[in-house]
Amino acid sequence: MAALIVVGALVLVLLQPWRTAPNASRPLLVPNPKAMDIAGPPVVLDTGVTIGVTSQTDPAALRLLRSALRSHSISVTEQRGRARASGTTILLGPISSLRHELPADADLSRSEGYLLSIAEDLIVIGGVDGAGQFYGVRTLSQLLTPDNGRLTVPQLMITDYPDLPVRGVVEGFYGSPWSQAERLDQLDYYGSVKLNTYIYAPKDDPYHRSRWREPYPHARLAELRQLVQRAADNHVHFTFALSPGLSMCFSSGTDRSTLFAKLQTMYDLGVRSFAIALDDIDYTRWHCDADASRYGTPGSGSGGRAQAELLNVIQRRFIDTHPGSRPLLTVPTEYGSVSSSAYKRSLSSRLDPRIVIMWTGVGVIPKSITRAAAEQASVVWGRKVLLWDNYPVNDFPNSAGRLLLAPYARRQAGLSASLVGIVANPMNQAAASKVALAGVADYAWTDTGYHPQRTWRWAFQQLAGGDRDTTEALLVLGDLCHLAPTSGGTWQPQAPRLKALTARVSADLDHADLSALRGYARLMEAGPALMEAHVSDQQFLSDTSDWRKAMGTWGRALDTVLDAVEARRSGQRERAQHLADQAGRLMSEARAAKVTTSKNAWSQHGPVPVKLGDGVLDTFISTTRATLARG
Ligand code: LTM
Repeated sequence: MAALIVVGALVLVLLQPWRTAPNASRPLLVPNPKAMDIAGPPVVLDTGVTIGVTSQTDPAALRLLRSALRSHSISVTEQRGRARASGTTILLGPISSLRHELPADADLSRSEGYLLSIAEDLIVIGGVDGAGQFYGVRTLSQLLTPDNGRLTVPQLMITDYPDLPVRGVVEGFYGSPWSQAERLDQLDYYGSVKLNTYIYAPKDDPYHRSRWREPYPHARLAELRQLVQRAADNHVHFTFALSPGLSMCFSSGTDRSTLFAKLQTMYDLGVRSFAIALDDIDYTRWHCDADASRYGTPGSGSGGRAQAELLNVIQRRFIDTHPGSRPLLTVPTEYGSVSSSAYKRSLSSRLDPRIVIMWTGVGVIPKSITRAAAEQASVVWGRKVLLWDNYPVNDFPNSAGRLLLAPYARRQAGLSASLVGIVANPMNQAAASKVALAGVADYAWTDTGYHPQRTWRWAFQQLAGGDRDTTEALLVLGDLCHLAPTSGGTWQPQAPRLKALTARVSADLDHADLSALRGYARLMEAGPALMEAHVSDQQFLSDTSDWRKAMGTWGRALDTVLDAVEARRSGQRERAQHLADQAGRLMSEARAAKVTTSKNAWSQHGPVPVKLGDGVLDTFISTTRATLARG
């Protein structure tokens, strides 16, 4: 009997291989998977791996898998079918064709979802669809860990899918549009964090907005074609937006044909997702007499009617007649409120229910997005809305001189109840935007249990290539560029960590422990060189160069004022004064730093001071100097 119980227990253990092994820790992944069960200690991958594919294996997922393995010097052989090879085998395909290789109770049908099972010698990646396969490979590649010349991967089972169907970025800011190199890099980044949407809508691309009727020159079309391809390689929907509202005659057959021709050119390039941007236009005037005759006196109600008619025509005559086209997106003219209005009633009551409406949250650059506000937006627009999230965009006057490096935060858990998705409007500085976009990706994938600080640290760790000191220095830079402005105030505070450290020291200048603040100052000083040495993202280095340089100078000012405090503590009054003066000179030098690039709308009127830790760093150095001067 006892033997039977032992055998029974053994069978139970063997039949439940996905139990969490004691001491096995959960790896940090972004986006955070829905369910992860650690099954045992990491296994070592063979230096040669066989990939088993089917006719439905996603080509982009397969390319990614090959390149992830090869980047770790693993050689790859491919074979058709599910047969196990000797050594490590990875099976990649739809869940439906891999059922026998997956645990019996593993199942999933959510779009873009995947199952990833890793056991000794056999890794199975099953996707609900092509994107799911791609994301399964992404997760596997995040789990590959070099360890003493070997490549290890934890034994586990992951069941994963996104909460929000639309996750991504709208390049929708004023100022210099991103370069081709920046956009290509962004699309790769989106694929790496499972963002699936990129909306091309740069306000200052004339062919998108002010001269929307004109066709793109050939060279620009070639660039767009390359972007469309790169987006597809990353399972990102490249969405072409046109913004005709500054000059369009809504009722004109000629203007409508011009608009269709422009969309057709994009369709021919491979674009399958389209948007019409009607933000920042004036619906209280028409651009032709024909609109006055057709829609009446210009105003919010007639403006809504004209826009609805145009959008419905695009839906019927273009989207519905072009195979593979995704739902039409639009951002309306009233995008930053949830109150009912003549415009909203007029537009939403007429608009084809399939057309997706974007909304920015209350106040355009909102202090937070609550479930109640999102629900109200869905009620007023008569459908779930797509959040056009104006963070970390830095094109408006209050953001002058700023990089917005605070985490993506204050989005209430559970917004997927009222939103179809989130597209973030980023900074003119594309690579620096990745810090916030990591948070967007994480939140949009799993909108409950998102931890802004966790993802923020992860984003900096990635930039630092895992180097600890560089990660710490980047976190300091993030703290010093933490202020997130609204158009009339602030929604994330400046330098919260530095503020806490300086408050402790200021409270008792003669006795407080200086070491933590000293450590912060030293990271400021060492940061620029550490980042040069360890951050391989050259675009990030270039985006942040003015702020990194200023950080070094401010760091010396802070360190020197702390030297002055110590001199005073040891009774060296003259030396204390001398050091305080030196700190003052360094502070003046740091304050004089200007933003040298002219990417942002605010830099077009002349050089703007670099904003760094303002209101915290300068205040601490000034007040400390004043105390020292009093003796
Ligand atoms: O937010 C929307 C829909 N439109 C504009 C954006 O183009 C601009 O980048 C942001 C931030 O200034 N504000 C807007 O109103």
